[in-house]
Amino acid sequence: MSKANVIAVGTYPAWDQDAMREGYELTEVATPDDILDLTQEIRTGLRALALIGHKPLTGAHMDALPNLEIIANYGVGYDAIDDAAASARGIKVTNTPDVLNDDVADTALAMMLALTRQIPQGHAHIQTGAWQSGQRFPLNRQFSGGVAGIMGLGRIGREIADRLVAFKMDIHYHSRAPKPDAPSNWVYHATPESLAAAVDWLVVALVGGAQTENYVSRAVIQAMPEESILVNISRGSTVDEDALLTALETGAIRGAALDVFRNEPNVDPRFLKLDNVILQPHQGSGSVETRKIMSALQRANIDAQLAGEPLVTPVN
Ligand code: 8YV
Repeated sequence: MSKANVIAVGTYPAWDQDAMREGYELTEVATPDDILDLTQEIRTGLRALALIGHKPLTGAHMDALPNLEIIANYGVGYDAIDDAAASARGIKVTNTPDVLNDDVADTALAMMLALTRQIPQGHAHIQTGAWQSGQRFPLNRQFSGGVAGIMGLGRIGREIADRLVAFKMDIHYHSRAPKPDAPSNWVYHATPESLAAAVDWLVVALVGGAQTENYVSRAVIQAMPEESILVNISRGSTVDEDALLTALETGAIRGAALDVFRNEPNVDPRFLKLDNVILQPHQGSGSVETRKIMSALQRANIDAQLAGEPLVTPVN
């Protein structure tokens, strides 16, 4: 049987390239816009699109692929894909939920611990010879205890909250509605401002996309107590970044732990001048183990579509 024509958009690890080259008649491009430069013959033959990365995939890109049946996203967040445009064209969209929950939650905890206990600075203190030459490492701040507020108690938010319980934190959260399966001693807040005002940690675990654009608004950031810290492992678009930067620069809040930014990877240079932040290059799901499972799920969705079988993790 001949292989189906599939396009891989974005930069994939070698093991994914190998698997896709083996399984499909593969066209590879770096960005969605590169689709528009392909010949009409190639574009017309393509039945499935495997997307990695966060560059927007729009209706105009879909229009260039008249026989496209499926867009399989490598990631749980599919805000880069215009899913309404896909649905309008009868194109299926899939994502990779659940398999990355542990990694993303671990990354949130790692950043929180690193920020309060000054782990990168401690490492530098030895690497630069400061400790060996008799300089004391400054005292830092306790991590365990206090109040954690989870903004968006979905699958990843829940994993973070469960971990923070082990660190003796009280859990507060804000979601569209109270979660029936949340422990009864977790405190629900009906508004993001109310949550922000009540916590030591504001952990953003919202989905991305238009509905959460600037959800952590200037008003939410201004509601945060002076000693509190903002953590974001979701999408840069969920936070008013200028308001956050101002709060960090003026000491209106204690700090921020960020794995995601607006305009990634072009991080606002104002962040680089701050010493009350820990910044990570959107690596929340970035372990070898999890990325292999994510890409296998991406291909399982493509394979199901090509075989006329039900999709594993559809979103539209
Ligand atoms: C990315 C992510 O998919 O799952 C998500 O929503 O943001 C990440 O896991 C990954 O960085 C590949 O771009």
